[in-house]
Amino acid sequence: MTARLSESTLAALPAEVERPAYARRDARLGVVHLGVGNFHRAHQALVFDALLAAGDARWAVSGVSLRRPAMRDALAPQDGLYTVLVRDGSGTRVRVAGALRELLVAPEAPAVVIARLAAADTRLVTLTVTEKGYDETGPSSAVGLLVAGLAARRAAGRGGLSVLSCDNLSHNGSRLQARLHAEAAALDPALADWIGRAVACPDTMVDRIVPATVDADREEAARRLGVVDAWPVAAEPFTQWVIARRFAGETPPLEAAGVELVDDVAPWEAMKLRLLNAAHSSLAYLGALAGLATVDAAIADPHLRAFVGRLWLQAAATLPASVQAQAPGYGVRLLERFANPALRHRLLQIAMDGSRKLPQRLVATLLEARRAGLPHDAPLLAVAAWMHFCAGRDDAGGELPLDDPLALRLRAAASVPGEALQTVRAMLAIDEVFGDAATEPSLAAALAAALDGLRERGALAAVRP
Ligand code: CS2
Repeated sequence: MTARLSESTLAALPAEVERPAYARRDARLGVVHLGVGNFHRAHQALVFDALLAAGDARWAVSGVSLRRPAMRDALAPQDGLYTVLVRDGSGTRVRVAGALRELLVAPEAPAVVIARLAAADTRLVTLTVTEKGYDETGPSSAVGLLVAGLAARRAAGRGGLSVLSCDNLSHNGSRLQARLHAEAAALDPALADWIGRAVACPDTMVDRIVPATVDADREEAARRLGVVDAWPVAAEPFTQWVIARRFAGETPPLEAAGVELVDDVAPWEAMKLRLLNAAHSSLAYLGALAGLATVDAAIADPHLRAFVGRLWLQAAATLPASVQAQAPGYGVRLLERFANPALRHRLLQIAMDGSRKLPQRLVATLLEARRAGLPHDAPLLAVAAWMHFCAGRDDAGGELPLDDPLALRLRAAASVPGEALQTVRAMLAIDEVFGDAATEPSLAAALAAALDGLRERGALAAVRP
């Protein structure tokens, strides 16, 4: 099979395949997305696809890759079309999404990206640049491009913009706003003032489990479409996007496509980070140490499942009062989502970049529960499991990869010879992860006891209370 998914093969797709029911060529580029990867394609892009399908032509997306040309190279020959394979235990729903109308590669053509950010039709910018993306600087970093694009907007006399961070960080919008302000102020204080007035960065909470694409997904897409899609994306059925109602200028009609606009995202974000993402990271490190490969395999283990239940109880006690009552129901839904047998969500994908994920997922809960005198053995063990994982060996002696911006420092600290306490002290000294927790009384000793348990008994035994 060589025919490719594209505008010209769209009409001939099998009837069961959902596809854009609107004239794509009439859609105008109203959104610039920085960091066009699988998560964007299975989440925000589908919201814009729904707006376009409802007849509002303002919301086509210009997708920008910040590093490599791979996404553009895969999707440009397909006119930006790609397949979303929505999987649950009972089967796969196949949908071709049409919102992505332009694909740009920032390092190849930063001026084109800047012009797109400054264009009159551009009304919204969205970002999925991962946790570490907010610290990066330079002309093709997200913050660098945004500041240059906003400067061009201002110079052209255009209005401001809403910029939506869609990464799993606490207060993602305020953080982004602070970074934009700092970078702009270093260039031109008047630009920083203008950004402060004209640009809104509402906090957002995004949720959908979207594994990395594997060859089996390409094969399934080809089988179901009858044409080749070089880069389909698989996802679970569940999807959620909650945004603070704080836009620059007109509020976009996102609610029409299922987005929830709220006054304060913080409780939603805390619940998601401390329940979903915390459990994901815990399963990633404990499960990988135990030699397991995927989330569904890990949650099927009775000891890990019981551990996750304990983690949720302990984390829920640290959540804002307004969402505490929702935590048990949220946990029940999560267990179903994690058990989805069709996703094959790899633990090592989640294990990546732990130094940027742990603070908001596990360390905050651990410290708050400790300081309040509440039970916290579960987040404590999860943090110790991450420390053990960083040493690079699973419980059977097999090698574990460490994919993290701080990999060298983490590996060195996790491999400090001697007692567990020495290792824990070296790890706690990593400021980016632990901040002032290093001085927390008796925390090092408690973590060392947990690490000893993991070293001596292995992950599956150590999780038993
Ligand atoms: C995962 C998230 O890879 C990870 O760190 O925990 O990508 C998770 O799947 C999403 O946040 C779910 O919305």
